[in-house]
Amino acid sequence: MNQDQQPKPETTLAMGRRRFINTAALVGLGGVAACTDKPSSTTAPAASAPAASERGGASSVHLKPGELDTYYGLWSGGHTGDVRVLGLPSGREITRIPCFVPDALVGWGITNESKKIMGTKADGSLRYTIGDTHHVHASYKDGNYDGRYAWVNDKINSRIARIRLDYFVCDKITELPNVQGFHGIFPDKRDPVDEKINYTTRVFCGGEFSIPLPNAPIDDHTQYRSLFTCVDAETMNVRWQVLIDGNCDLTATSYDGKLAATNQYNTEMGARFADMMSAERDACLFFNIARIEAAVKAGQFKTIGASKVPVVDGTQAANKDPKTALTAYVSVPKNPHGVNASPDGKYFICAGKLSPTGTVIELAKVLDWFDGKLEKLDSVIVAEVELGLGPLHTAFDGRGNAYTTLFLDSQVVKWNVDAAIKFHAGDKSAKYVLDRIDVHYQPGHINGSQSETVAADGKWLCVGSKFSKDRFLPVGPLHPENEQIIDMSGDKMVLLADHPVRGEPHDFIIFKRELLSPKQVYNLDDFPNAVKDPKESGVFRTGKKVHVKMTSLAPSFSLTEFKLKKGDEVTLTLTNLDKIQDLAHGLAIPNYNINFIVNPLETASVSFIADKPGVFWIYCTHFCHALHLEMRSRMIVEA
Ligand code: RUQ
Ligand code: CUA
Ligand code: CA
Repeated sequence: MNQDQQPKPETTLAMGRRRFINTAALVGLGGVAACTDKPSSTTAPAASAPAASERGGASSVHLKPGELDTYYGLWSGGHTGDVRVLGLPSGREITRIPCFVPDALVGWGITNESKKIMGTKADGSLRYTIGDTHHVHASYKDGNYDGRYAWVNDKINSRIARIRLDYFVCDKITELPNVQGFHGIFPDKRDPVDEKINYTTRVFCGGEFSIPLPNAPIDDHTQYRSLFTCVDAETMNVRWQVLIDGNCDLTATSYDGKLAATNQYNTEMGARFADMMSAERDACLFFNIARIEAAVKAGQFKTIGASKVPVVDGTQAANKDPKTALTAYVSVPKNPHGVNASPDGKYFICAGKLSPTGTVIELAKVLDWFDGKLEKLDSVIVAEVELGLGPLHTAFDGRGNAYTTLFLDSQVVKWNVDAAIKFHAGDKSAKYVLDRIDVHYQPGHINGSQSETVAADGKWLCVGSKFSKDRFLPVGPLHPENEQIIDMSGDKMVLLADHPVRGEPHDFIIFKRELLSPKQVYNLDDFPNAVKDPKESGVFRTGKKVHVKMTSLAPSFSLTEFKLKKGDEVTLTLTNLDKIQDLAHGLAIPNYNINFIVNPLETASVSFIADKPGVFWIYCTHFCHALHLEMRSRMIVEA
């Protein structure tokens, strides 16, 4: 096709789409339609960004061949149900860690070991093969990441997956009972009572959709409720749940371990779109962790349906007296989204979404309220200031500034928290908005390097732009999303690079590479079923049950051929005896839907019925050696 005949993205489709989206969004979000003007009185003019070269700029995100990134990024994969590992500042995707969805590279959902983690039905098939991951967070010690674990949620089937950060693998998945639409997730940062426990022991999970408890076909939605869930970080068992009014959305935790919170956009408990937006204000709901744990210990709970998990009563009616309350419902503007903890440990910031505001809540005051020292709960709010249209999520630089995404404005706004508090207190000369930058387009999540830790370093800011429109070569109707990286180290934000990502990543965290020291070779002894010596290989038969034991050592499998009988119930175990890093082998069996890899000194197994007679060339699927193509084993299934 003649190039001139092709539509020019900027002038046709894309711009039209951008306008359409803004208009549609404003119409849909009735609450913000009234304030289409950008906040003026408090806004510093959006100065043009300094040239990238003035601050290292583009060259600092481009790594020369062989250079390593200085930060890890853990990105939730969204529909692909995995966690993606990026190197930053380059933005290169280094690997994906499958969790909720089968993965054809490593054989996740194919091997017995991964199926056991994912969960199977009685017939051995996977319970679920889809996922919807939104939020990734890692374990803490002394307020910083300690490199033990990361967790990610699956919104569709209310599951939480844990990732071991020594091997970058998912090792446990727990399904939350009586929860639908599990959305926000955040580990605690220390224990609220025990001084010695200065690390993560709990993960909090917000249930977004209200349902009958236990679930039953009840039409009257006023009977539906949501639960806030606590999962044990080590055992991954569900420790307790809190019955609440309204719903949960995002989750945040305080640095002292005493408080967790979730923003609520549906305090109306509406079952329909319009009902969920009918109230002028919703809430940021606080949980008093020590009190909840004490109530559970004292047996002050019920259970729901078949679940044995203790459920304490966190509804408003049951928590009127601050001195005994387990929960506190702080009123914040209409349909908020996102609640984030500032790295100085002082504040939670709730973004307004349908309100153009950011709300700053002082945590010391929340604790005062629980102690009966604060008369009005409303006074925990120390600022409620205009930021722009559609505020969603907030990141921090460790220098007192917050960076909030403005979905409708397609911008990130940088604002100073102390100045916002002054402005809110009446000092109208306090300029709290420091900078704005256009992003492309409709940003949702945002995070800075080390942002929600005591070590927030204010270097790199990444923005998850939900729409990429004209930023990449067109590839048909489904556009990638655009993860953008911004230099946040100076007064002005500088946009450095665009990266297309497959939908839909949602949230991510960025931390210094020194915080991790991943292992690159497994330990043979960690696998109880390891075939430790090629001499142990063979076909071991007990009636119809057959165990095939094999090892791999480049460039061969220990069995060059083996025979089965049609109808055999086969388990094949493969141990990779190669012990040097980066030497993985694959094992594929044609027509049997089997393909998985074994990393150095890893053992994995698969089970199948030998239901197809014939000759099947098992072959290595991971390029391992000059004789990789010759690395085969012949499986003969006799009729
Ligand atoms: S939510 S775009 Cu699933 Cu993380 Cu805010
Ligand atoms: Cu082993 Cu390729
Ligand atoms: Ca609402």
